Formats: sequence, C-alpha cells, structure tokens
Amino acid sequence: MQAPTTHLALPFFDDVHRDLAQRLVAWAPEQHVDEHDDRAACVEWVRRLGADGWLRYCVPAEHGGALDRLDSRALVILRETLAFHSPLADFSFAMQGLGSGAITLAGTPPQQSTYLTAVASGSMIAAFALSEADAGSDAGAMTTSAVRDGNAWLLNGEKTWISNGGLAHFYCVFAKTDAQAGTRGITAFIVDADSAGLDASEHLQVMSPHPLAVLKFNNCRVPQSEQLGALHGGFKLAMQTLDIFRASVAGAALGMARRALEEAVAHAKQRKMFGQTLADFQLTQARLGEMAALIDAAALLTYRAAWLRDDGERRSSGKVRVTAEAAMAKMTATENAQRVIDMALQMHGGMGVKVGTKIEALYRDIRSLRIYEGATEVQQLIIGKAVLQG
Ligand code: COS
Repeated sequence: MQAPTTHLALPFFDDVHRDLAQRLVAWAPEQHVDEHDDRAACVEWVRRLGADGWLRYCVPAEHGGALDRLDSRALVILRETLAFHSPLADFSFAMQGLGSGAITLAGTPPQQSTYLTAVASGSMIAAFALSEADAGSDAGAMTTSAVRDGNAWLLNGEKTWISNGGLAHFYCVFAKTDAQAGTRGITAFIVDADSAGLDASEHLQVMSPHPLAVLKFNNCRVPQSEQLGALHGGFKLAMQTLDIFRASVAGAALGMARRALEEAVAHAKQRKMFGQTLADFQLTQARLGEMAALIDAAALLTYRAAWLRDDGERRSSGKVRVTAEAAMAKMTATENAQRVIDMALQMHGGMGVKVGTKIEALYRDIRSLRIYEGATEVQQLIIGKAVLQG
C-alpha cells in the first residue's frame, strides 16, 4: 500500500518537498523490518534511515543535512509517510530530530560538529530528556538539578518517559540550575550515554511498544563544554525545540489516519454483506466522508503550521513564533486521527480487534500521540493563552 500524495500539489509545498515525498513514498514500502523487538527494530530503522539519507533532514546542511535549515514541511512529509507504513520507523526518525533539535538551535560549533553530523548519518542515536515523574505537562516544575563543580556540572535527579532511553548515544537533558527561579532557572546539557553516574537501565513498557526508559542521575559529571545554550535559557530552548517538532507529531498522526482510511476503503470495497459490499451502504459512505474530512482538516492545520515556521525562518531567522499554530495542528491532528482510526476499526468489525491486524496496531499506536510532546490539554492552554493575548 502506497501513501497518498495528492495533497503535495497544495501551495504549502515547494518542488523540494514534492521530490522528497516521491522518493520516500517509493522507498518506505520496500523496507521490511522485524519489529517484534522494539529496541532492535529502532536500531535497525535508524541504520536504514541514516544509510539512505533520510536522517539528513533532521539537521541543517552545514552539518551534513539535506537542506539549509531544519525544514518543518520536510519533517512533516517524512513523519507522515513513515507513520503511514510503520509508526516505529516514524518514531526512530523523529527522535533523531527531537533529540538533536536543541543542538541545532543553540549548540556551539564544536557541539554541532560532534553530534549533528553523527545524527544525520545514523551513527549516533539522540534523545530528549525533559519529563519527570512530577513534571510532565508542567515542565517548569522539574527538580533534576545541575550544580557547578569546578569546570563541570554535577547532575542529580530522575527523568522519565525518555524515548530512546538506554539506546541513545547522548541525551539533551534539562535541569534546574537555580531552584528558586522556576522556568527561568533551567539549563540544557548534552550528556553522553556512557557518563559515570547516569543509569538508563530501567525500561518502561507501553501499549504500543517503543523504547522508553527512566534516566537516573547520581552525581553525573558533565563538562562545562557540554552546557547547551545559555545559562538559565533551557526552558525557552526546550519550548523552541517543541515548537518545531509538535507540527511533525501532527504529521505522524496524519500518516496513521491516512493509513486507517486506506485500510477502511479497501475493506469496505471487498467485504460482502446482505447481498452487497460494505461500501454500498450509505452508512459506510457517510462514515468514510466524515473520516476524509477529519483528515483534511488536520492536514491543512499541519501544513499551515509547518509552512508558517519555514516562512518565518526564511524571512526573519526564527523571530516569528508559531507556538499556537503548532499547538492547533498537534491537537487537531492527533485527536482527529484517534477518531478516524476508531471509525476504521469499527468498520472492520471483529477483525479490527484481532491482535496482529494493522487496524488493531494503529488503534494502540495513535494513543500516546495525544499525550507526548504536550498533551491535548496543554495545547488547549497554549492556544487559549494566545487567543486571550490577541
Ligand atoms: N518559545 C519561546 N519561549 C517560550 C515558549 C516558546 N514556544 N513558550 C514559553 N516560552 C517562554 C515564555 O515567553 C516565558 O518567558 P519569560 O520567562 O521571559 O516570560 C517562559 O518561557 C515561561 O513560559 P510560560 O509562563 O508560558 O510557562 P509555563 O510554566 O506556564 O508553561 C507550558 C507553559 C504548559 C506551555 C509548558 O510547560 C509546556 O509546553 N508543557 C508541556 C511540556 C511538554 O511538551 N512535555 C513533553 C516533553 S517531550 S515528550
């Protein structure tokens, strides 16, 4: 099954995006990765995505990237197309971007040349460590601390729900450098996975398997040269990174929803019932119509957010904030995808809940997207604040 491409004719996209999509739509169905072991599968996906050049879209050209800047529309197309085929492939791709995004935005030249080139080739796996047990949506409430110790920092505390935890070669970690200053007392650090005092051995299991772990920092020593961005500038850096990748989460949700619709259409056309096919029933046609409209509504918000960011970068190098538009895209695309997949599952009847079918897997795969990188309720808050500010 090939991912649809008609939407690429929309004016949001340039030839570079159409070319990327055309190549990727042909590449993705050729990849057959055994995903029974999620950790091994992610390592294999990163290897393939790196070898065939797709990870180059996670970093700017200066450091081995495919395009001059991180391009939101390219990220959306990549995630949408990969998620259509394999949510784990999408995840592996996305984490290379999210895990290195803060280095692209704020890294020193030596940090950028050490990490970004390796991320682009797939020789290093990246991770983003923000969440804590008591600081998920309220990211500013984190308690992991970083205290200066001579020419280094000592990190103590615990991060959780860390994607690629235990697989990554390095983590972008956000920690309190001033416990009293709230969001203005957080600094980012690059922590190599083999640092003494870092334990990533506790793995977490979730309903749609992907590699997650708890990171425990116990007097973990991080050299000054690995401070990422400005002292106390970590919260803004995390938010700016999320601004880029939230629109791409919307892209992933879109890919899963498009796959569910394709599966539903194929099923409805061949399933015989009461002397006709399922597709002959008006009830089915109405349902498919609703699914298609939910997908297009999500797609337009997603492409708008990505286009606005790319256009703002081109015209004013990141001075334009697209936080609310990215939040609208993430919220709408993930919520709509959940509804579309649920409708597709219902249409499949018993086969929809049979373990091992594509629809059953999608039903589990989509769920966490409504939670990670800012739950739907956080997106509502962000949008609401923006509306009030006018
Ligand atoms: N870009 C740049 N700066 C930003 C920003 C953004 N997108 N979002 C917030 N900031 C700045 C604000 O301008 C403010 O700056 P000043 O201190 O100079 O005024 C500062 O950051 C604090 O912002 P705010 O007051 O809005 O922070 P809150 O603590 O109220 O938190 C939310 C805001 C809820 C939006 C934030 O905590 C959030 O996004 N939470 C979800 C975290 C998340 O996605 N976790 C998942 C991790 S990855 S799986």
